[in-house]
Amino acid sequence: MSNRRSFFRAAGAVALGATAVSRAGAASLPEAAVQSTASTVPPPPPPNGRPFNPVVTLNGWSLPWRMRNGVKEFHLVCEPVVREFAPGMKVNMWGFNGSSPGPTIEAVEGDRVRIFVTNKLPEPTAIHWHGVLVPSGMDGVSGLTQPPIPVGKTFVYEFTLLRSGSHFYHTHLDEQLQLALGMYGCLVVHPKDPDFMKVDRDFMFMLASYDVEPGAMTPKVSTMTEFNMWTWNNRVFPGIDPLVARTGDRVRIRVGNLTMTNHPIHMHGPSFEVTGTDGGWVPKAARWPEVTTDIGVGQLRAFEFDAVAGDWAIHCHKSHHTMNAMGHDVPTMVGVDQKNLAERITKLVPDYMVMGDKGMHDMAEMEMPLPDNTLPMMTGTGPFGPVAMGGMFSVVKVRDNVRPGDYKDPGKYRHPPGTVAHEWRGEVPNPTRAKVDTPAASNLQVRRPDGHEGH
Ligand SMILES: [Cu+2]
Repeated sequence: MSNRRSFFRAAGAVALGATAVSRAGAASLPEAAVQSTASTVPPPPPPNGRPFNPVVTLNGWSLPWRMRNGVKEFHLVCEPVVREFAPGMKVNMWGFNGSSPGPTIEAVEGDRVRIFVTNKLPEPTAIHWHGVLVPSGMDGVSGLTQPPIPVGKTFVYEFTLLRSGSHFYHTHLDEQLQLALGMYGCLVVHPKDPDFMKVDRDFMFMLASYDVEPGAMTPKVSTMTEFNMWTWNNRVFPGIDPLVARTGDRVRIRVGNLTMTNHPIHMHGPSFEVTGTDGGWVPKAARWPEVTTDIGVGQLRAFEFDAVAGDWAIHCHKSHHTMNAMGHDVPTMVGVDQKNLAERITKLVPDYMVMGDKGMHDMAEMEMPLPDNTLPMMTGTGPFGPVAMGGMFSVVKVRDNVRPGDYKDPGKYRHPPGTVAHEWRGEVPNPTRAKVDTPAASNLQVRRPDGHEGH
């Protein structure tokens, strides 16, 4: 009992607002902690085992463990879960211990770990430790290195972590369906010397994509390329927590990609350098400054920078990945004179509204009726108005007065006087223009995806 109670205490400290649920028939297994909030849970110091500097899983949490005869024991439970992508949209997923992505597993270089995996899914599964060198039989490839974990059964994986680095775990059975429903989580092996690669703040998240039809709640698992939800730890803007830091902090962000395409992750403000991949740390002499790092499919990049005060956007630079569910057959209407068209349609449909002839930003301010369980395509509000983003977008919020260990949203940034772009009310000098051979067409030809042309 005392053993169990101390584990409970550790679990409670790790997962604020979480409940550790005792599971019948699992008496010899570590408690399978669960977590229900989609907020970032700041990590406590490790309750036992060797010391390390914990990572902050964006909109996530870390899995508690117990020590048994020097072995660090974790318990993952694979099960269906419901994940809120952002307020107003919930999605049926498969995950671990009540959440998708699953909780982050954190251990130390040299640790012996024993990971129990209980399968509460309706089909078999197997778990692979991406980028971690383990004995071949622990590698988690169903059929190749182990039998599948049957429904209702628990398997155990046991190995020694040979080197520090940034990794993830994910299903390696029926991936087409299980990955498409969210069967993955972060895995960090901390250096045995806590001063090696030490940073003040260490964030981690995984990129994923889903196809959830507006109004639906379950992703279409057969989608191959045309996804409409682009997520960080299965959240979309404005549901993604800000990455909070103090001015001057050394900050690391670890980003893994389990989507079907690459994501150029771009951060405004200070430049950064890639200091690690899922293969290990990058030697100093091999780093160069960047403001965007392209993260390929199945890759992870850890990058570091010195925090500068301000609000700095961080986002995927593929513009369709900073939007929520949108149709793909929307014609481009910029420059199209819809006046005559609108007059004709209004005779048939009195409420017809002309949209998008001056761009689409107007839509960010419109309250459009949406199907249930659907987010606006472009949304979110900042101190100066609509941000008009969605998907893979958040803000690195750096302030002078953030306390160590504090990850709460610090609110508005107070710009020093005279440092905000503003309307110019003086005389406007004549702009230099490129010599144009062809005058801008008043009516652009619009080529639609189906090949038809129209005005
Ligand atoms: Cu992207």
